[in-house]
Amino acid sequence: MTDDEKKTRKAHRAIRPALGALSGALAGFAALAVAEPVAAWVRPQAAPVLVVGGAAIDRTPAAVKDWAIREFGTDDKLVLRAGILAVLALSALALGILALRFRRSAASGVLLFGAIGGAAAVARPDSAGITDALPSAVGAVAGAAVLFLLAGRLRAPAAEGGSVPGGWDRRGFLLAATAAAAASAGTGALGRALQGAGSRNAAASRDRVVLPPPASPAPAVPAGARLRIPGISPFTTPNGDFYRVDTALAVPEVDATTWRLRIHGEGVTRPVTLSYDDLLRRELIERDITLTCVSNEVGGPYVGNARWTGVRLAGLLAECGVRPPSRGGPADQLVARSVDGMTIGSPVEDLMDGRDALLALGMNGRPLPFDHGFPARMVVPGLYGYVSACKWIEDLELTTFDAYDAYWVRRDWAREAPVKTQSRIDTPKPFARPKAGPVMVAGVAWAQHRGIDGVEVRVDDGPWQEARLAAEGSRDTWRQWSFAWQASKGSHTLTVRATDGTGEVQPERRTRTVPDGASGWHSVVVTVE
Ligand SMILES: Nc1nc2c(c(=O)[nH]1)N[C@H]1C(S)=C(S)[C@@H](COP(=O)(O)O)O[C@H]1N2
Ligand SMILES: [Mo]
Repeated sequence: MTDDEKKTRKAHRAIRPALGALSGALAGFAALAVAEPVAAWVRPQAAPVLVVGGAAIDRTPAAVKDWAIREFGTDDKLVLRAGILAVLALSALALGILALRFRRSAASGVLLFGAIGGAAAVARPDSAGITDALPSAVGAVAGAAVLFLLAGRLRAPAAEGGSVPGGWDRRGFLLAATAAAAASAGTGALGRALQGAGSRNAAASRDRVVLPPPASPAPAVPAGARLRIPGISPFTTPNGDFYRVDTALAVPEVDATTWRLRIHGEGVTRPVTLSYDDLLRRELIERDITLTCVSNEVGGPYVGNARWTGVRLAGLLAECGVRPPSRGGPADQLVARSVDGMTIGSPVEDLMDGRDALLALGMNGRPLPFDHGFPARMVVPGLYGYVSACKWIEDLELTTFDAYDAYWVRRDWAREAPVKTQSRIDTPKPFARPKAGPVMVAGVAWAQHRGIDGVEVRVDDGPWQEARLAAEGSRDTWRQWSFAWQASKGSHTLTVRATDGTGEVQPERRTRTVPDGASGWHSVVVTVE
């Protein structure tokens, strides 16, 4: 062996692990890319990263979910997706290096990942069955093939007549790697394009919607309900600013023209299946209703107030023959099911007790945004979202609380969860440094369906002082308040508490969000300069 050949061999030995890792990365890329068109054909929601992410979300303990929401807010899903991709990437690199010595085992390793993805897909609550395993399975086969092939190039002896010192087929590897990368990129792009067609149909169906004027418009919001104070939450939360909490890694994009809602179950003497147009043809009502998440910490952001347009649920249920338990009906729970397999159970009694429980189609004058449940969702004044506000709804089943536990109930949250009285200081912000003198303290308070009758503010350990209440929208909306504070220099703690429409004062005792919502007073510390 000449010195030159020795050098080349040494160099090759040094870069071999890198080439192995590269092969693994290309195999992983090929697997995910090939899964895309298969998912477009089978079901976009069955794509490997989505099903594995969904499985992770379903298995996350309530405490960890709470932590993730606290740390990452609505970005928690981005973080999860990035985490899954990172794990897959590291595994792919490791399998690639392994393939240098154990080509078959490494390729089998890729197949194992496919099996895990396929199993996760079939186990999803919205799974369409065994076909959901196809994107992961076919992708894994492609990935395994790419890895087997590339690893082969890495140790293949020089081609006949080729002048490749060091015993590997450099040109062959380069060609194969480039071809694999190009084919994967093309296949992935094709898959994405095919999936885009579904999204476009859904978007077009939403664009075509014209919400008819409601038979019962929302009562006018009194002028005095909207305080003009910088930093206060506006009385009506614009759709783009409305909080979003759900388990959907990819927002379901439902085509309203093919969508149906089924109502059935115990005590339903006349089951029905309704189309979107059927709902639009019904008598619509419009109401301002504040929606709150049970995961909202004291002072947290997961609350918003919107003008909802929809069909009154009580009427719809009554037409199907449903009677509330107090009038002898056999079902005490209504389980709403969404297209993504979420289940949300609400007390039938509450839905039919005269409150404006809605099957909502519109939000602030627009068809529901996809993020907020298009084509239809529920909104029930006085109940936390997880026991009332099912988005992307497709099925309503009458049953009993004894017979069925909905999604969150199986994860340690309470069966029934009326909204707790809460108040929040929107301004000043924590750690603000206002100037001494008059400082406007303001915020919102909510106790849906009971209403807010009083708000008090306390400075440090001083006496509770009445805040000025804005006019009330309704018992189902939050209420703005303000307090003109004569601020003196130094560090101060501002605390707020509300009194609901039953005369009950918001309790001081802090509780966690699990199992039925946080309680306690909101405080903000500021330094007056
Ligand atoms: N399909 C579906 N509906 C859902 C959820 C979900 O995860 N999936 N989350 C519920 C919860 S916990 C809340 S608080 C509200 C939030 O509604 P928003 O995202 O429109 O604010 O939706 C409810 N409806
Ligand atoms: Mo929630």
